[in-house]
Amino acid sequence: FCYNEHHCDPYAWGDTFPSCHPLLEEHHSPINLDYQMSRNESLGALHLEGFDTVQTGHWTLKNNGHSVVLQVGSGMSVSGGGLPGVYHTIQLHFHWGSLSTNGSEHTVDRRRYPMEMHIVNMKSIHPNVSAALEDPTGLAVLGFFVDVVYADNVHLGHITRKLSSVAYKGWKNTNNPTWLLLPEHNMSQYYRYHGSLTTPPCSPVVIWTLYEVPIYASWSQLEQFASEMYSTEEGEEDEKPLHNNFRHIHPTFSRSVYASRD
Ligand code: GRE
Ligand code: ZN
Repeated sequence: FCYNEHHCDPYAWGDTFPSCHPLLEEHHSPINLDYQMSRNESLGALHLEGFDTVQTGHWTLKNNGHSVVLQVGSGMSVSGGGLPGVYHTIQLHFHWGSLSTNGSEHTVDRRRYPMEMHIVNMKSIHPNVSAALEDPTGLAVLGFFVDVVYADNVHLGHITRKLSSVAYKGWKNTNNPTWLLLPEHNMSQYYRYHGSLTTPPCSPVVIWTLYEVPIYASWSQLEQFASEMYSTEEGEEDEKPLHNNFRHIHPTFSRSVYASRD
């Protein structure tokens, strides 16, 4: 699948992946988030386990041709905040724009942020992701908007420093980075709704948590994502940039979108 070319862009995903078809499925992501249209409900803060300690080893940064993915080892999980169970963290990845466009997937009051980070967690009762994709609440994804400021984000720097080592599709870097995953961050305000993967197969199995307060990156860090990455393999004749990897906005239909502010 692809984002920016004819015949394989997000509007055509449904031809190959039935669940991506907009008319057949009412649980698509992303959506526009609108505080006025949301239902206030105190769901409580999520409990993040293993995110605050320095992680050593078992990290693999990878370019899969659609995003930069950081696969994580065991030891990190998410629970609480109204989630039906404990979810183990499996990977995080990013969606971004180009040098002149913003690239978050969800929008807030129609505003698109420069970038969006997804931390993907799988319900711990499942042996693997394919089993989780059969469960309507099989995945819980934490979404963080990324806004641009003057200073580098030192935490994100652990990833941006390694982007050039995963410039082409299929490239991996398994250099055991040691770093703190998230900066100290206000995580008490978030949106919650039931939606889908934003990439094929678009399975409608995701409990989404979108934090209202963004994290930050410098312009040069965002620029590295937009300009250093390729969606093609090394040596391919038709070299293509990896950018604008976000799906279009979908209707909310009859779904409830909750705003939790504790
Ligand atoms: C993605 O590929 O972008 C993705 C996943 C899993 C959950 C949400 C999501 O792979 O956006
Ligand atoms: Zn994503």
